[in-house]
Amino acid sequence: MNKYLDISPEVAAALAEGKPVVALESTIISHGMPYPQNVETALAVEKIVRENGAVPATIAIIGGRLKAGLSPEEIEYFGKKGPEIAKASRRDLPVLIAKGQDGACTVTTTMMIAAMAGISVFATGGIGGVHRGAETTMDISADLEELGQTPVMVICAGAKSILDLGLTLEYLETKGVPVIGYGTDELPAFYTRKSGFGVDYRLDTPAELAAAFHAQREMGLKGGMLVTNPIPEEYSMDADVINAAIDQAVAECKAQGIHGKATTPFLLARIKDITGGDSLDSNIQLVFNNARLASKTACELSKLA
Ligand code: PSU
Ligand code: MN
Repeated sequence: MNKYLDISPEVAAALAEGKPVVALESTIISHGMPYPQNVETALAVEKIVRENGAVPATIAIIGGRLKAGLSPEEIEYFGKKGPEIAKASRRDLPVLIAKGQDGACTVTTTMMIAAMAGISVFATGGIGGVHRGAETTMDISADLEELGQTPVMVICAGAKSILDLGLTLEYLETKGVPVIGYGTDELPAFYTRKSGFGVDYRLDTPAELAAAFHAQREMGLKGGMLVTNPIPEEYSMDADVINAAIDQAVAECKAQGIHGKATTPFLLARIKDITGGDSLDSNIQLVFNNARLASKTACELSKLA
């Protein structure tokens, strides 16, 4: 076992018995939503995972330890500290661990720690990708590289159009990552169910998702699988409203010279402010929706192992 990793007793017991486990990220808690909605959402997501037959494993770095499975107190700690906690991508792990610091796990580091712990299914909101203007800034999220190399199924609501969705799909194709639409042929755009871009495959049941991931795993193929699950119709946003907010946020980001790891948190926070909190409600609901699908898929996968 990895000497830097602590698996909570509940998660360790579930893994030892081959029971379904769903990984959850912590950047969404500390950087993706304001307190106290972040803590309420994180705890509600864990409850949804349990109600759907799986064990939740929220993943974070606390005091230099890689944690798979947080207590409610640890989730509260993360939510209260918020953006004071370092956003931890792959490149941040060595120094954070050596210094015994805390880190909020992005999709990248959640995939890494899930894989170390033996967890195959991970539910989140949105992934990072190729940013608009990346042809000059080269701002491409490490999430895409991780999807290309780490064997975890990531269930998200597609990608926000803060990204260049077309280039994000091209990058995933190059890295050999299957992009699946759950019940859809079209890539969902996080707040809306449609983006105008096609996915690689449409699958319609958790059993089909599990079978595809199982085949990938049994062949020993490198890399993950991206499942894109459209936001439920009743919570989806008006495309014109959200796209105008995103365009404004992207323009402000550029004007203020924000770059590097600050870009995505800046854009997420501005979109929430510009839409007066409406986007936060949608964001919470789509995470719940992804947690349900991930739990059902983890249950199917545990029958195949
Ligand atoms: N996109 C969202 N919500 C999020 C993130 C991205 O719609 O919360 C977070 C995730 O943790 C993701 C990270 O892994 O931002 C990507 O950051 P960057 O673009 O700096 O790689
Ligand atoms: Mn970046």
